[in-house]
Formats: sequence, C-alpha cells, structure tokens
Amino acid sequence: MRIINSKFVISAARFNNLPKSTLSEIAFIGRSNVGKSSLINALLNRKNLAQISKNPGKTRAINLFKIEYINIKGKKDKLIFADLPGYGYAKVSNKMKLDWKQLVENYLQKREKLCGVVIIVDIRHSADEKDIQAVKWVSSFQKPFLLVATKSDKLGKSKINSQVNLLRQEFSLFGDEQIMGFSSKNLLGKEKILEWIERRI
Ligand SMILES: Nc1nc2c(ncn2[C@@H]2O[C@H](COP(=O)(O)OP(=O)(O)OP(=O)(O)O)[C@@H](O)[C@H]2O)c(=O)[nH]1
Ligand SMILES: [Mg+2]
Repeated sequence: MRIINSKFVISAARFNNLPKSTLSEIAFIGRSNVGKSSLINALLNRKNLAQISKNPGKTRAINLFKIEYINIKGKKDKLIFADLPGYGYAKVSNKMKLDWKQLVENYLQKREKLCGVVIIVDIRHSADEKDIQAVKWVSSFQKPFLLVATKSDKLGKSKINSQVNLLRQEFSLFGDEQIMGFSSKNLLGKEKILEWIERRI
C-alpha cells in the first residue's frame, strides 16, 4: 500500500465518544513510551502527526487518524489507524488503570471494523508479564495481531534476528508471520508492516 494522505480525526477518552466505525481500522497498542506514536508517524511518512513524548503515559485516550492510500490494485481507498493508550506506566492511579482497561476492552470488543492489532514491544527487552497479557488479551477477542519489536536501531544486525527469535519463543508464536523487528529511526521493517496491514483490510 502507498500512503497518500493522513489526518488526525479525534481523541476519545470514552468509547462512546468515538465516531461510528465505517472504515476498516487497525489499532496500535503497547507499553507506555515503547514507541507507538513514532511507529505510526513512520508508517505515514509524517514527523509529528501522532504525538511523540518523552513523558511516558501522556496518551490517555484513543487517537484516531484517517488515512488515504493506494491499494495493491492501484485503487484509492481509506482506513483508520487507532493509537491506543499505553499500558504499564507505574505512576498512574488505580482508577486510571481501571479506566484504561475498560476503554481498551470496550474498544477491542465492540469496535466493529477493527481488523487487526499491531502490538509493539521493545526489541531490547525480554517479554514481560504485561506484554504477554496484552497478546493474550488481543487474541481473546479473536483479533489478528502482529507483534512488532521496535527500536531495533539500538541493536546490531545479528542481535536483531536473535532477539526476534527469542521473543517469538517467549510469546509462544509460531511462524514468521506474527513477529518482526522494526525501527522508527531507520525504517527497517516499515514495508512489511504496511503489507501486513493491507492483508488485514
Ligand atoms: N532509537 C529509537 N528511539 C525510538 C524509536 N521509537 C521511538 N523512540 C523514542 O522513544 C520515545 C517514546 O516514543 P513514542 O513514540 O512517544 O512512544 P509511545 O509509545 O507513543 O509513548 P506514549 O504515547 O507516551 O505511551 C521517544 O523519545 C522516541 O523518540 C525507535 O525506533 N528507535
Ligand atoms: Mg504515544
């Protein structure tokens, strides 16, 4: 797919504030500060469409972006990207954690046109409990997912492959299809993510 245009639509702190689901939608989820917004910007060839912050936990709502692209058959089409609020940030109250869970759960369960979820982890770290939970959670809603191990620019080439293989085992994934390395800095893996998205929609 070739992206031709993208724009911010809405930031919704409640599920009911989201506009009706009419276009195919792809969601992005991961630990707070893992690089979700950077990944979305990289896919869309934009510097600052999705907010990038050095302060983890800043995104507390679901941000929607409307994308125009040329599909594999050369036809113009549209889809939605949803930047979901990050999890695992320690400095939030229990009430906020509960609100987060309810918002994301509602979203995964009820968003009618949601056709795939990109789950983002840091390639440098072993799978932790929260990330494993996230994978199980998304799977429990029968949503196809792609695990993207980002910040691969921080590792050498052979280390990237060995980490991806390690993470594949830790997350009990089978086959190459479900996990890959990525970097928002040097754009490694960008085309593969776009191909995965196009297959889902
Ligand atoms: N080296 C490197 N740094 C990255 C990469 N992706 C993101 N970062 C940095 O990681 C930090 C967090 O990135 P964001 O894209 O804001 O992460 P996020 O997951 O959207 O964060 P929240 O929305 O706050 O939860 C920023 O300082 C980014 O510049 C990457 O691929 N490589
Ligand atoms: Mg963000």
